[in-house]
Amino acid sequence: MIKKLLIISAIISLIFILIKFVKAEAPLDSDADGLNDYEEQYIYHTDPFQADTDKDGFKDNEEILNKYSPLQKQLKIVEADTDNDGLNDDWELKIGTDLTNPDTDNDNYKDGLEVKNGYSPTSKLPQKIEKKIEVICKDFKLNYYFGNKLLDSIPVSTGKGKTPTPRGEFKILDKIPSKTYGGVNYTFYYPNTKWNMLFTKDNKGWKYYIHGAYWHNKFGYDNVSGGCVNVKYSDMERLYNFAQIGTKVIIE
Ligand SMILES: [Ca+2]
Ligand SMILES: [Ca+2]
Ligand SMILES: [Ca+2]
Ligand SMILES: [Ca+2]
Repeated sequence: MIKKLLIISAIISLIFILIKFVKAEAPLDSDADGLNDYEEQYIYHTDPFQADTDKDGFKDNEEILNKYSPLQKQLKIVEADTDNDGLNDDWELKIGTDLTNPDTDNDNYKDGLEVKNGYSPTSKLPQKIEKKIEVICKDFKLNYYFGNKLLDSIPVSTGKGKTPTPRGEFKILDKIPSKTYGGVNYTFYYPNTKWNMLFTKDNKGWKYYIHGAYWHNKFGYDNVSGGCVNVKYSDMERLYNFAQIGTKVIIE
């Protein structure tokens, strides 16, 4: 009987110790907005004592979860560039740079310039980082990466049944800001199409691009193109500015 009581009391004190330990380890969230003080101070650069840093009616963590900037009213986090270095706040968080310091690694090149040119913004050494675009036709999806960091995953529309998008590994061969598709010899005519990136030609000379498309809205659920990868205008400009001639393209 005494043995049993001893075991029970030992278990109870163990539970109390555990509760104390968990309490002590839980990081402090002074303004109870769902982000702990450390994250607010060193990662998101929000006010740890003000649940709604930008005073737009939405709590800091709510904004992060919904991909809005907790620092700048009404801006999506991908549209905000708090330190004005050419790299948006969303990509700064994903890449691990400081979104309030334009030159995180202090090498005199701004974070945005380093990412644009394919260099590490977190290393003083001129370290190259590989860029990669991956298109998964059956999922109507395009993912793009800076090193191993996924920067965005966007809905696309690729080649329809009779005109499939070529599969394989390619490279961006050319970037053309504006271009016309089709014309008098075709059944379609799409002038002034923005943000075109050539990635291959077939043996008949037919050219394949990843490009913006303004004439349909079938991104993410239907493949309707003549073989190109169609991207929504609101997604394409960012991808175009990120990709470089030579950037790897994998299509499956
Ligand atoms: Ca907080
Ligand atoms: Ca807010
Ligand atoms: Ca920035
Ligand atoms: Ca730098």
